[in-house]
Amino acid sequence: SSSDLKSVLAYLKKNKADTNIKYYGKAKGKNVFIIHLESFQQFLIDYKVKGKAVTPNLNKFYHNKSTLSFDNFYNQVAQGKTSDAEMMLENSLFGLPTGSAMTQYGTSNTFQAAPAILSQTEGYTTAAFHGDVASFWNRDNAYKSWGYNYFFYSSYYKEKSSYNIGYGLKDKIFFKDSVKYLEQLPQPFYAKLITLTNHYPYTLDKQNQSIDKTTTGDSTVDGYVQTAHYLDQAFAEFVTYLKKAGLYNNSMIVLYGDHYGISNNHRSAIAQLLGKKSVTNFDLAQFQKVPFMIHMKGLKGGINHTYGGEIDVLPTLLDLLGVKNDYIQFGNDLLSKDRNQTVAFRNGNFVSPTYTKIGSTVYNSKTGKVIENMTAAQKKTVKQMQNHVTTELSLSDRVIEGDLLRFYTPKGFKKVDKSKYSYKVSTS
Ligand code: GP9
Ligand code: MN
Repeated sequence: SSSDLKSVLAYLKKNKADTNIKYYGKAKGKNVFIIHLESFQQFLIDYKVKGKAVTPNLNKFYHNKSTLSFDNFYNQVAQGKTSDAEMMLENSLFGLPTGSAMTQYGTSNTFQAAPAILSQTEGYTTAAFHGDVASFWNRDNAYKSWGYNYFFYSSYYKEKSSYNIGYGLKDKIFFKDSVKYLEQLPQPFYAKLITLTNHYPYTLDKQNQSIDKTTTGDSTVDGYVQTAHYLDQAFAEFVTYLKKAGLYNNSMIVLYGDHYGISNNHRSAIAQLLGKKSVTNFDLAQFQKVPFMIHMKGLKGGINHTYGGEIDVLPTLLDLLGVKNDYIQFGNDLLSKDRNQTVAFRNGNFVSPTYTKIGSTVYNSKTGKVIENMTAAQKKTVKQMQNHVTTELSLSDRVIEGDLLRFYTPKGFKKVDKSKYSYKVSTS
């Protein structure tokens, strides 16, 4: 209802962080690549197996002086997995406590998503690329609601049984065959490429295996570094294609991991991978970190330690692109100096630079130790943080479940007309 909308707007007004003038508008007019690294966790960065780097190319990218890298960036997905990540990345709205918001509301709701904003206000052409069928996670409908001009899915790619593994096209073939479409997009464009090979159960054909598996003895875990290594090579090849196509230097390249690859059910394997005797719930919360990197020629890079998550990506990118932001978004620019660094997990747990709360247990984020006897002041602070988390999650749910964006259209934005979009492969 419209009174719900009022509470949302009041909350956002109070919580909006300032922009950072050092970065605001620095990427104005650049092409944008969003590269979705499937199931890719932050611990893989600089990780080695028997002395060999698992992701040498991503490591180089991570440490590049023109890459802004974040080392306290968390995935915030729930059951909607990839689709929750996409919902947060492109709308700055949380996924739902259960199920997938993209599946349940992607067709019917009004959205003000990144593709629609950039095409309407900055003249961008927008395209999504993915080597699986169009209907997975209801992408074919949700992407229309989000205003994607193009969606290149499996039918747009050459089919051959050896090209596929797991859910679809192998990443190297996917990137290679995406270039011919990318080259034809009018610039500036916003292009999202969703990889696939580094997905559970982490199987890979023999000729693509070029690093040893880990040896935890947990068969669902040990292949993970192998498919991650393959994804790393695929990414490097893609960078080469972009350079050849003349698209590297005039683009902002954004990388992110969507969610964990190794679930909390594998405690003993996780402990072995991290070189620990055992892992606590605090360690497992830390294990939810995923990469977030922004690379652009001329960008002042470095490793940024701010605490944030997937909900914060869109406001960050819009500020870098210098786009006026009056939209209903629950995240905050990661480059802002005054942002709230409490990161909500979808179940109401949270991490922050000071306190981490898992269930009813509170940890000191610096030491990882349980805080046994909290002072009254500590209790008060933690309570405020919990309140913040609970409020943002429930208000975001109200926006999606009540389709509240249909009542709110910022100046300069027109409601997306889904009937204008079609992603069918022409058969003529
Ligand atoms: C399928 C892919 C996988 O198209 O994006 O989604 P996930 O299982 O990771 O949620
Ligand atoms: Mn995924």
